[in-house]
Amino acid sequence: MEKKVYIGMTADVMHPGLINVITEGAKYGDVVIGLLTDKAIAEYKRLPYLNYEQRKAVVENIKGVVEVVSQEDWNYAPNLLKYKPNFMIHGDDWNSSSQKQFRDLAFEAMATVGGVVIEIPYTKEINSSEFVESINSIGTTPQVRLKTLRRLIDSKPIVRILESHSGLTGLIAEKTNVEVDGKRVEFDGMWSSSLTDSTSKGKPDIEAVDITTRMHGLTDMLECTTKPIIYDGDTGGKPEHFEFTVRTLERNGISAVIVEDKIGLKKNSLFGTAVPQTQDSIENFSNKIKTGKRAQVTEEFMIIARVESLILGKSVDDALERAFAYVKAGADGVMIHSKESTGEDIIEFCERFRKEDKVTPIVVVPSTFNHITEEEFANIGVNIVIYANHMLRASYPAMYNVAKQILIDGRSLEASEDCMSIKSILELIPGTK
Ligand code: SPV
Ligand code: MG
Repeated sequence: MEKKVYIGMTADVMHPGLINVITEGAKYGDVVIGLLTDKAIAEYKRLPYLNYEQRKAVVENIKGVVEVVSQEDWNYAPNLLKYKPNFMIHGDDWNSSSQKQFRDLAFEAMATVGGVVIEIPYTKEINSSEFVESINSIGTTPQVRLKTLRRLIDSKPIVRILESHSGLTGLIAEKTNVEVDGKRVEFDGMWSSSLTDSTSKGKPDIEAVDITTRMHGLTDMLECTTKPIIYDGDTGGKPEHFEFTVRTLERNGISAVIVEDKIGLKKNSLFGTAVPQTQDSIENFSNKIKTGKRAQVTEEFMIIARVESLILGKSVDDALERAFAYVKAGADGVMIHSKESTGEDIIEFCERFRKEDKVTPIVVVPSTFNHITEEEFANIGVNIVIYANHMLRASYPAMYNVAKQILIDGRSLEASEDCMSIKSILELIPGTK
């Protein structure tokens, strides 16, 4: 009987380095590829460009590959114990940093099943991360971007979205990453906020900035980013207008619109009951959702219903009744909002909603209840957390202080301490030189 050779891989972007590992593996026996699922990849890295089925279709047709099995975790050990290969092949680049723990676990598992780990020299000229960088610099297509939000919801315990109101803030959401406990942590996408879109134009957040104007700003962001975007659709306007909004957003590759169940002159929710705000009837708002769903062209675009009951001082019972009705009307997700800083009403809503509905995505915007962590939200069934205004709120005080300092000193020398250097700003965007 042929010996069994196990190779775990993502196989998103195929390149000679990966073919080399497979060719080497085939010299030892039948190659079984442990293909990482989207979920396994998303735990440590960015979601792959191709989904699992697409990657599987590529890999199972590579010469030397006898079987493709799914690997549900970054840790190879469970599959090694299950498939008991005679050999496991890996590039010798897993000795450092976050990968080291998986190397140790793989060696242990292979010793348990009486097999051998073979490390082959890593192909230095070429690696997947560099490919990802260069693919990102080319950009994406509207269809690919649009679909990504649903893939992220399916693959991640929680999807992390950052407010963005310009090309520059889009680049921050796109590129900022840190390593926490060996995992790469980054934002999954952008929130196009009505509050920050209006504020950055010096206008109040009352639907005075129309969609055509907001699309201009969004185009800047679309041009320099690849991550999915959720659009704050305010009340959605009249159902007849909402149809056009849905089409415009879809055409531009926006993944979702969130519409709130208020009518009349919209005011920002964080005013709560301090300003007059009126909630729509369940029937009318359900009709708006249905109209939007009928208008949409793609299968993947999401219309998320935002329940404003708690903002307007109504009960969690009222919020739940509305949420279930909106889902019945076709909403692809529910956003529950509150301005209470304890977050208790939000937690109660999520727990009670999840008891009856296990699948519909829940979105939260923790601007006031900001002590609750993403992990805690995930544990009560939340799928998307939106940091809704932080880029604008961070930039305004910085700009204001520098403006004031220049006035105080009658020159900019003192203020320049709080500014990035001329060299840095010139180098910030590739291609400026
Ligand atoms: C926004 O960002 O515009 C929102 C969220 O709608 S909130 O400001 O909290 O209402
Ligand atoms: Mg808004």
